[in-house]
Amino acid sequence: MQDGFRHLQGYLPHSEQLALLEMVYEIVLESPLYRPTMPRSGKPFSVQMTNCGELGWVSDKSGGYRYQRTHPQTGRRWPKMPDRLLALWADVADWPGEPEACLINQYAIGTKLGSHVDADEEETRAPVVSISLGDDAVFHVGGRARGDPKTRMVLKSGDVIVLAGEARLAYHGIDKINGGTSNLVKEGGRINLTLRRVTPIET
Ligand code: MD3
Ligand code: FE
Repeated sequence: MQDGFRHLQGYLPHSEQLALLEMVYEIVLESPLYRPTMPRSGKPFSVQMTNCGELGWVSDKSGGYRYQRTHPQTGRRWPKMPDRLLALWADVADWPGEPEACLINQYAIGTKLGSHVDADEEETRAPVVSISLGDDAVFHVGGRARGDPKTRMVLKSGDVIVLAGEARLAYHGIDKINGGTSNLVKEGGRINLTLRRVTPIET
């Protein structure tokens, strides 16, 4: 396992998980979930996404993976980063700058996210903070090379992961959503929030 990987199991109390879910529903009203497509092939993701914060991560066939200030379908700016996400980042990230992007991933049962490295941020030294809500996910994390050995673990509703140091550039992905394991999300499935610093802080 890579240095810099922290799994804070059961970090968020149920009341905070509910508040975060309500927050997500409000963001989605302003900034609807949509299905990104892969660079070049145009193959759709099975996961649906949206963002809040100054910058949002998007992908499509012609433009590829990138951060931008507007929703690709509505053309509007992303909703502002809620204070409770700024507070969570301040509590766990140990980084001298605020998160600029919160990517919201919605996993229906049967969806997955293939193994990848998060490298679209200019400031890859900053940590990524991940929040899991809803059904359990089978998650894998490996090393800096695609073929490195992988560790599998279950991410449960209320877990927070902090990826810093070496782990920040490790391959990882979501293999499976275990349906019926949480009552938080009424329709079932899982929602993951990832908080990221995209640009270096001004010095
Ligand atoms: C390990 N999301 O959005 S979050 C992603 O559950 C993404 O939705 C997954 O991978 C999800 O890019 C995993 C946990 C996570 C995030 C970033 C990482 C794990 C990571 C970066 C390096 C290593
Ligand atoms: Fe990732």
